[in-house]
Order: sequence, then structure tokens, then C-alpha cells
Amino acid sequence: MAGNRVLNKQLQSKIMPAEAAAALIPNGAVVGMSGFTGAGYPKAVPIALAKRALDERLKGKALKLDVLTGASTGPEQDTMMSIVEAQRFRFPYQGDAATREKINAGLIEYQDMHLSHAGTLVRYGYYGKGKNNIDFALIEVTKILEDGTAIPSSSCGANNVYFEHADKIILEVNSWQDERLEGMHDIISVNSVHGQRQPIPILAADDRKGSKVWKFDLSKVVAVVETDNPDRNAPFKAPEEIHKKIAGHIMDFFQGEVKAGRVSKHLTPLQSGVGNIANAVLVGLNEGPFDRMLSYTEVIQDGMLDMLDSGKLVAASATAFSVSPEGQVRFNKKIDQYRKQIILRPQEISNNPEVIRRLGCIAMNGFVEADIYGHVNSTHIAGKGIENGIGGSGDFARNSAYTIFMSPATAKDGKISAIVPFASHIDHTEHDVSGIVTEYGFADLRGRSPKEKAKEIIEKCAAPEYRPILWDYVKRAMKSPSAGLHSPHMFTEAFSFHNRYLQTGDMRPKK
Ligand code: 0RQ
Repeated sequence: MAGNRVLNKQLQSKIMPAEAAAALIPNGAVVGMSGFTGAGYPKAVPIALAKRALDERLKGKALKLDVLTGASTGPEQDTMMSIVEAQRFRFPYQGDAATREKINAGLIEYQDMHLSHAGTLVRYGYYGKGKNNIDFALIEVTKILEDGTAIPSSSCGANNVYFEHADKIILEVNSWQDERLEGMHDIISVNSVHGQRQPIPILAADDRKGSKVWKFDLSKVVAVVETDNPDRNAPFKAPEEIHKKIAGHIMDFFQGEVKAGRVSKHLTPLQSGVGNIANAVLVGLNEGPFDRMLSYTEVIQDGMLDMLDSGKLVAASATAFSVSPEGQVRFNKKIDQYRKQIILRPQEISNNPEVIRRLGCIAMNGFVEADIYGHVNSTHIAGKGIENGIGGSGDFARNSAYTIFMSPATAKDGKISAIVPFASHIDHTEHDVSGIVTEYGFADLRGRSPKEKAKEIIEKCAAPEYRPILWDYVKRAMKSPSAGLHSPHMFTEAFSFHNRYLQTGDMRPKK
């Protein structure tokens, strides 16, 4: 029934179709949208904007917007708006094929940013010149309550910042989201004025210290759009052998840490990326000897629901869900139980360096390539531009107690080595990386100099067919008169693997 999730009288008068709401957004506007890993993003107004952009193009005009979000969104937003080139600028993360193509073709300006920093940068006015900084907030919520507050939906992202710093607000009220999400969120908004910040009062991963609802200025709301559309729930793929091997090395590493007395069998709060390797690690943790674990992470995936169900995981804090369609059904079925165990926070809290450092998290994220000295590239494919973005990997990598990067040792049927002499782009420096893991082994970089790290990485992580050419590089670099002997490099050959790939389609030299 129309309006049954919009209980506030003042906002009932603002209900309108998506096309009418989209028409309120002028060309050139800066729009802060909800959405994080395909959860809780607006689904109707972006499509209406894409249609409008297409109409404008047919008339020889353009509709170009600057789009800020929490992180990745879904096809209704990123894919549709990118195909019609309605996004001039995109910030702070994307993971969408159409958007990636346009970015790498130079048709979208993209600022890839640490997710914990996004809010502060918006507050400081780098993205818009409106009265309050940005022009519009376009936010999906689950329900608008009588008092004019709103139950958040399946992600928190940077919504608090966009609510605070937009001149006008458009709300999408999505009745696909389960109303029983009420009570799962913990909204704290930080004061980001440098020098005036107070300590964030989260002392344990499962602490709740904030509000359960979004609070915003009702007079700024110009439209309310009712929707009933699912999140982008990606199907779950069972881990393959290679992912299980990587997970196995990580389990062995943790067991060693417990044995050495550096951590208890509860481990420290887990941060886990998304994808096949992360899933395999969660399966390993669920079946392994560790128990009563906590998670302080960005996203809740199916594997975390398994761990909550089995009791291995006591509670999980994140900013969004990233579950499969089956995971969603299961989540809704047991939502009353999960509400006691899951806390969703704004991304500037879920990814906050202060909290991550305090808790001593275990960060586990994927990488594209790592070099022999332990510098990690998470974002750029050599010669092809950006893949997704740094996301929260930097927030967690720099501040966690354990920072582990994981990837298969090769890509594209062995033609690309994930271990290279010099990373073609560096997101995480050797100073932040405790371990690198591939299916061949776990390189423990703690307490080692660059040359010692190179030995560990080449011998434990590189694919066997790449080890001789990596050693050859290091040995010749050590003798090269131009190379210092701390982390020896030959600049004329540092990118030889990448050059060879670009020239021959294979990083391995022809025999
Ligand atoms: O290409 O899609 O054409 O097959 O890159 O690689 O192996 O499928 O791995 O999906 O886990 O992604 C680093 C990109 C890994 C991801 C990255 C090609 C490969 C494939 C994807 P195809 P895989 P994944 C938590 C923190 C940054 C953000 C982050 C990522 C495609 O983990 O975006 O960590 N991380 N956020 O073939 C050329 C190489 C390659 C390569 C892989 N060296 N050269 N191509 N590929 N390595 C995130 C959240 O919690 C939200």
C-alpha cells in the first residue's frame, strides 16, 4: 500500500514517482548516494537519471553528475549511469565493469580513496560548492518513522555525511528491505574538524554506542520515492582447490601464532574482504580450532553468517552486507537472532584507524600483484588501468595487528605472475604488510629486512616457473653498480615482467 512505510505526515506529502524526483536534480549537481558493496543503494532514481541522460543525449545535450557513494553500488546505479555517461566524476570506490571501462577510457574522472577518509573529505568541501557542501543526498532507507527519523537499510556507508552535508535530500523507501533491520545499526557521526575530534567510544568490536536510526533535517527533504527492489546479491561460489590451499596456509599461520603465545585461540577481530579466497578463509576458520571470535570488518558475507550460526563467531561489526540470494533468505529468516550479533556502522567508524588499531584486527584482503620487497598493488592491472579501488584495504592494512594479502600466484593461465620485481602501482607499502600468501605458501615478512623479505616471498609465494627469473633479477640487481644494497633494483629492468607481458602476452621469457 502506498505510503505504508512512510509514517511521517510531513514526508508523506513528498512522495512522488522516481522520474519526478530525478527531474529535481539539475545537470552538474553533486549527488551523495547511499550504497556499499551492492547493498542499500538507491535503485529507482538512478535509473530515471540514466533515462533522462539518454533523452538529453538524443537532443544533443548532456546530463553529467558528480556521484559520491559509500563504495560499490549496483547495476541500477553504476552500470546504467555509466553506460549513458551520466557520471562525470565518481568517488570513492566502484567495482562495476561498465564504470571501469569508462574510467579507463578517460570518460569518467574517478577518485579512488580510503573509505574511512571519504566523509572527512566531503565535510571539508572538496566535492561541491553548495551551501552545505554537496547538492543532493540520495539515500535508500527501510522505513520512515512517525517522528521523521528513518530505519537504515542494508548498508550505512557514508549516508550520515551526505545527510549532514547536502542542501537537499531525496529518500528511496525500499519495502524489499526487511523492517526487522530496525535495531541492527549503530550510528555515530564523528566530528571531523581537525584537532577537535573526541575519542571514538568503541572499545570492543560488538560495542553499541550510537543511534539506531538516521536523523536528518526534514526541511531538506524534497522527494520520497517508494521502491520494492532487491539488493545486488551476488551468487556464492564454492571455494576451489586453489582457494582452499591459500586458506590452509592462513590457518597454519594462525595456529603458529596461538602456539607461540602471541594471540589466544579467539584470535583478534577479523576483517575479511569479499570473494572466493575470503570465503575459503571463513570456511577454514569455521572448521578450524579457533573459537569465540569477533569480527570488525567492512562487509558481512555468507561465510560470516555460517560462523555466527555455528557459534564460532560471537558478533560481527561492519558497514554493509554482501550476501548471496540464498544468504539473504537465510538472513531474513533468522534476522531476530542476527540483530543481537550484527552491528552495522557508518564506514568512517567501521573502518576507523583509531578503532582498528585499538582492537588489533587481523586484516585479510586480496591483491593484484606484490613485489619482491612486499609492496602491494590492490587496484591496478598493468597496462589496463584500474580494476576496482583500494576500498577499505588501506584502512585495515595500515592499522591492523596482522595484515595479510592473498592471491593466486598467477593470473591468466600462468601468463601473469602475481609476484613481480617492482609493483606497477603501490597501494600498501612493505611497512604495512605482515604476510603475503598464495597457494604455494605464506611469506612471513615480520622482522625481516627487504632482502630477507625477497627470499621469503620468492621461495614461499612465487609460482615455481617464476622463481628462477625473480632470483636472477635480485642477484643481478645486487651486483648492479647503480643499485643500493638495501632493496636492490635495476630501474632499466624493474618493469621487465610487465613489458614482456605487454609485448608477448606472457610474463615468462620465450624459451
Ligand atoms: O580477472 O575478472 O577477467 O577473470 O583480476 O581477480 O583473482 O578473481 O580475485 O575477485 O578476489 O579480486 C585485488 C581485484 C582481487 C580485489 C582484487 C585479474 C583476474 C580477474 C579479479 P577476470 P580474482 P578477486 C575489502 C577490501 C581491493 C579492494 C579491497 C580488490 C580479476 O580483492 O578489488 O581489498 N581489492 N577491499 O584474472 C592482471 C594481475 C592480476 C589480474 C588478478 N596481476 N594482472 N590481471 N587479475 N591479478 C573489500 C570489501 O570488503 C568491500
